[in-house]
Amino acid sequence: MAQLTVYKGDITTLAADAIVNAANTSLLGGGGVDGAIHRAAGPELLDACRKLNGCKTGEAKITPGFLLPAGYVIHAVGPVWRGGNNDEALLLANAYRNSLQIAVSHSIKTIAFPNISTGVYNYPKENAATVAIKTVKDFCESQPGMISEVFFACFDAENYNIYVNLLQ
Ligand code: AR6
Repeated sequence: MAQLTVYKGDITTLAADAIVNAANTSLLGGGGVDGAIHRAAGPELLDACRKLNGCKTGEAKITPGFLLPAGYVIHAVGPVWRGGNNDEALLLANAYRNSLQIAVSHSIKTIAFPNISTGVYNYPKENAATVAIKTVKDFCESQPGMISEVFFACFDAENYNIYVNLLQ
Protein backbone atom coordinates (compact mmCIF):
# COMPACT_ATOMS: atom_id res chain seq x y z
CA MET A 1 0.00 0.00 0.00
CA ALA A 2 1.23 3.48 -0.82
CA GLN A 3 2.17 5.68 2.10
CA LEU A 4 -0.33 8.52 2.67
CA THR A 5 1.34 11.60 4.16
CA VAL A 6 -0.23 14.85 5.34
CA TYR A 7 1.97 17.84 4.50
CA LYS A 8 1.31 21.31 5.88
CA GLY A 9 2.22 24.18 3.61
CA ASP A 10 2.87 25.28 0.06
CA ILE A 11 2.63 22.47 -2.52
CA THR A 12 5.04 24.28 -4.85
CA THR A 13 7.96 23.50 -2.51
CA LEU A 14 7.34 19.73 -2.55
CA ALA A 15 9.95 17.68 -4.43
CA ALA A 16 7.53 14.91 -5.41
CA ASP A 17 7.69 13.33 -8.87
CA ALA A 18 4.47 15.25 -9.62
CA ILE A 19 2.29 17.85 -7.96
CA VAL A 20 -1.38 18.20 -8.86
CA ASN A 21 -2.88 21.58 -9.68
CA ALA A 22 -6.46 22.53 -8.79
CA ALA A 23 -7.07 24.08 -12.19
CA ASN A 24 -10.11 25.32 -14.10
CA THR A 25 -11.41 24.04 -17.44
CA SER A 26 -9.40 26.62 -19.42
CA LEU A 27 -6.07 25.43 -17.93
CA LEU A 28 -4.89 29.01 -18.44
CA GLY A 29 -4.18 29.82 -14.79
CA GLY A 30 -6.07 31.50 -11.99
CA GLY A 31 -5.79 32.29 -8.30
CA GLY A 32 -5.23 30.07 -5.28
CA VAL A 33 -2.96 27.08 -5.71
CA ASP A 34 -3.17 27.43 -9.51
CA GLY A 35 -1.66 30.92 -9.34
CA ALA A 36 1.03 29.77 -6.92
CA ILE A 37 2.02 26.86 -9.20
CA HIS A 38 2.22 29.08 -12.29
CA ARG A 39 4.34 31.67 -10.46
CA ALA A 40 6.74 29.04 -9.15
CA ALA A 41 6.99 27.05 -12.41
CA GLY A 42 7.63 30.11 -14.56
CA PRO A 43 6.04 31.27 -17.84
CA GLU A 44 6.86 28.08 -19.75
CA LEU A 45 4.07 26.38 -17.81
CA LEU A 46 1.43 28.64 -19.34
CA ASP A 47 2.90 28.05 -22.83
CA ALA A 48 2.60 24.29 -22.25
CA CYS A 49 -0.96 24.62 -20.91
CA ARG A 50 -2.05 26.63 -23.97
CA LYS A 51 -1.35 23.56 -26.12
CA LEU A 52 -3.66 21.31 -24.08
CA ASN A 53 -6.99 22.77 -25.28
CA GLY A 54 -8.51 22.90 -21.82
CA CYS A 55 -9.75 20.07 -19.62
CA LYS A 56 -13.21 18.87 -18.63
CA THR A 57 -14.34 18.83 -15.01
CA GLY A 58 -13.22 15.59 -13.37
CA GLU A 59 -10.41 15.05 -15.88
CA ALA A 60 -6.69 15.81 -15.76
CA LYS A 61 -3.77 16.62 -18.10
CA ILE A 62 0.00 16.62 -17.56
CA THR A 63 2.85 19.06 -18.26
CA PRO A 64 6.47 19.26 -17.16
CA GLY A 65 7.15 21.08 -13.88
CA PHE A 66 9.63 23.54 -15.43
CA LEU A 67 11.18 25.55 -12.54
CA LEU A 68 9.39 23.56 -9.82
CA PRO A 69 11.21 20.95 -7.76
CA ALA A 70 8.52 18.51 -8.95
CA GLY A 71 9.14 16.90 -12.32
CA TYR A 72 5.56 17.20 -13.53
CA VAL A 73 2.37 19.14 -12.91
CA ILE A 74 -0.88 17.21 -13.31
CA HIS A 75 -3.64 19.73 -13.91
CA ALA A 76 -6.93 18.42 -12.52
CA VAL A 77 -10.28 20.19 -12.62
CA GLY A 78 -12.52 19.70 -9.61
CA PRO A 79 -16.23 20.59 -9.51
CA VAL A 80 -17.72 23.84 -8.30
CA TRP A 81 -19.87 23.03 -5.24
CA ARG A 82 -23.53 23.62 -6.16
CA GLY A 83 -25.23 22.16 -3.11
CA GLY A 84 -24.19 18.51 -3.47
CA ASN A 85 -26.83 17.17 -5.86
CA ASN A 86 -24.96 17.92 -9.06
CA ASP A 87 -22.52 14.98 -9.17
CA GLU A 88 -19.97 16.92 -7.13
CA ALA A 89 -18.68 13.85 -5.23
CA LEU A 90 -18.40 11.79 -8.42
CA LEU A 91 -16.59 14.58 -10.25
CA LEU A 92 -14.21 15.20 -7.35
CA ALA A 93 -13.38 11.48 -7.13
CA ASN A 94 -12.82 11.44 -10.90
CA ALA A 95 -10.34 14.35 -10.60
CA TYR A 96 -8.27 12.40 -8.06
CA ARG A 97 -8.53 9.05 -9.88
CA ASN A 98 -7.71 10.46 -13.32
CA SER A 99 -4.69 12.29 -11.85
CA LEU A 100 -3.41 9.02 -10.38
CA GLN A 101 -4.01 7.19 -13.66
CA ILE A 102 -1.95 9.78 -15.57
CA ALA A 103 0.76 9.49 -12.90
CA VAL A 104 0.95 5.72 -13.33
CA SER A 105 1.14 6.06 -17.11
CA HIS A 106 4.20 8.35 -16.65
CA SER A 107 5.89 6.05 -14.09
CA ILE A 108 5.38 8.68 -11.39
CA LYS A 109 5.86 7.13 -7.94
CA THR A 110 5.34 10.09 -5.59
CA ILE A 111 2.53 12.61 -6.05
CA ALA A 112 1.19 15.55 -4.04
CA PHE A 113 -2.41 16.72 -4.14
CA PRO A 114 -3.80 20.06 -2.97
CA ASN A 115 -7.28 20.03 -1.42
CA ILE A 116 -9.02 20.26 -4.80
CA SER A 117 -12.25 22.33 -4.95
CA THR A 118 -12.09 23.44 -1.29
CA GLY A 119 -11.05 27.03 -2.05
CA VAL A 120 -13.00 29.28 -4.41
CA TYR A 121 -14.97 26.26 -5.66
CA ASN A 122 -16.46 26.06 -2.16
CA TYR A 123 -16.63 22.26 -1.68
CA PRO A 124 -17.16 21.51 2.05
CA LYS A 125 -13.72 20.59 3.34
CA GLU A 126 -14.52 17.52 5.43
CA ASN A 127 -16.65 15.99 2.64
CA ALA A 128 -13.92 16.70 0.11
CA ALA A 129 -11.25 15.11 2.31
CA THR A 130 -13.37 11.97 2.74
CA VAL A 131 -13.76 11.65 -1.04
CA ALA A 132 -10.05 12.36 -1.65
CA ILE A 133 -8.78 9.81 0.88
CA LYS A 134 -11.20 7.06 -0.19
CA THR A 135 -10.44 7.57 -3.88
CA VAL A 136 -6.66 7.52 -3.33
CA LYS A 137 -6.83 4.42 -1.11
CA ASP A 138 -9.09 2.56 -3.56
CA PHE A 139 -6.83 3.43 -6.49
CA CYS A 140 -3.63 2.38 -4.73
CA GLU A 141 -5.22 -0.90 -3.66
CA SER A 142 -6.42 -1.58 -7.20
CA GLN A 143 -2.95 -0.93 -8.68
CA PRO A 144 -0.54 -2.16 -6.03
CA GLY A 145 3.12 -1.19 -6.31
CA MET A 146 2.53 1.62 -8.82
CA ILE A 147 2.39 4.67 -6.50
CA SER A 148 4.70 4.64 -3.48
CA GLU A 149 3.70 7.86 -1.66
CA VAL A 150 0.79 10.29 -1.85
CA PHE A 151 1.09 13.66 -0.11
CA PHE A 152 -2.01 15.61 0.84
CA ALA A 153 -0.69 19.17 0.84
CA CYS A 154 -2.86 21.22 3.20
CA PHE A 155 -2.35 24.96 3.04
CA ASP A 156 -4.96 26.05 5.56
CA ALA A 157 -5.10 24.85 9.17
CA GLU A 158 -8.70 23.64 8.83
CA ASN A 159 -7.85 21.21 6.02
CA TYR A 160 -4.67 20.12 7.79
CA ASN A 161 -6.58 19.21 10.95
CA ILE A 162 -9.26 17.37 8.95
CA TYR A 163 -6.68 15.24 7.12
CA VAL A 164 -4.70 14.47 10.28
CA ASN A 165 -7.90 13.32 12.00
CA LEU A 166 -9.15 11.23 9.06
CA LEU A 167 -5.80 9.53 8.43
CA GLN A 168 -4.74 8.74 12.00
N1 AR6 B 1 -0.23 25.12 -1.83
C1 AR6 B 1 -1.16 24.22 -1.44
N2 AR6 B 1 -2.46 24.52 -1.31
C2 AR6 B 1 -2.84 25.79 -1.58
C3 AR6 B 1 -1.93 26.80 -2.00
C4 AR6 B 1 -0.57 26.42 -2.12
N3 AR6 B 1 0.37 27.28 -2.51
N4 AR6 B 1 -2.65 27.94 -2.18
C5 AR6 B 1 -3.94 27.66 -1.89
N5 AR6 B 1 -4.06 26.39 -1.51
P1 AR6 B 1 -8.24 26.90 -4.77
P2 AR6 B 1 -10.36 25.32 -6.10
C6 AR6 B 1 -5.25 25.61 -1.10
O1 AR6 B 1 -9.14 28.07 -4.63
O2 AR6 B 1 -11.26 25.49 -4.95
C7 AR6 B 1 -8.26 28.84 -9.21
O3 AR6 B 1 -8.44 30.18 -9.53
C8 AR6 B 1 -6.44 26.34 -0.54
O4 AR6 B 1 -6.27 26.58 0.85
O5 AR6 B 1 -6.84 27.13 -5.18
O6 AR6 B 1 -10.22 23.93 -6.69
C9 AR6 B 1 -8.35 27.92 -10.42
O7 AR6 B 1 -7.83 28.55 -11.58
C10 AR6 B 1 -7.57 25.36 -0.80
O8 AR6 B 1 -7.69 24.44 0.29
O9 AR6 B 1 -8.85 25.81 -5.83
C11 AR6 B 1 -9.81 27.65 -10.53
O10 AR6 B 1 -10.48 28.66 -11.24
C12 AR6 B 1 -7.10 24.55 -2.00
O11 AR6 B 1 -5.75 24.99 -2.25
C13 AR6 B 1 -10.28 27.64 -9.11
O12 AR6 B 1 -9.32 28.43 -8.38
C14 AR6 B 1 -7.90 24.76 -3.26
O13 AR6 B 1 -8.28 26.13 -3.38
C15 AR6 B 1 -10.27 26.25 -8.50
O14 AR6 B 1 -10.84 26.29 -7.23
